[in-house]
Amino acid sequence: MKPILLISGPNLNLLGEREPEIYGESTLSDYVNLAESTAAELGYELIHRQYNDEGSIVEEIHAARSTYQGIVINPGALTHYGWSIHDALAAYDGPVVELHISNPNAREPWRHTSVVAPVATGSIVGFGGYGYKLAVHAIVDALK
Ligand code: CA2
Repeated sequence: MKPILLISGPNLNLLGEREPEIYGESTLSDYVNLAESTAAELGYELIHRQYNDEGSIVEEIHAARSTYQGIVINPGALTHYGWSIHDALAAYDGPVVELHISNPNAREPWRHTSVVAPVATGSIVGFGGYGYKLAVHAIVDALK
């Protein structure tokens, strides 16, 4: 059975070091561990990749077409203007869950647009680290 892919975008590797009032004190590793253990409980393997550049995320999504059965993606700030990620996800044939730790719709106006949402199966926003658990449940349900 092919694994689920979790993609983290730019600056998410800094979680836990800065802006704890917005993103909490947990690190990206904490969130990835939660996603991995949730997937394992449901009988799935989850692989995580983090990139700080848009091109690498596009390459990963291209490769995912033959390698992974679903994608959970937190594209970071690229959510709001990364049209090449939009196009790559549009060409991916499995379910896609857009995930955000914060609720971008309750923040600055430039964060209210997501170019990923129109090509996602659905979006999970604003639930902090718990969103990683919710996102894995959502993708597994979409795979059934
Ligand atoms: O809420 C989310 O998950 C976001 O995707 C996080 C992005 C932000 O640009 C999106 O609008 C919403 C930011 C990623 C983490 O950025 C940090 C910057 C400094 C210190 C710690 C994290």
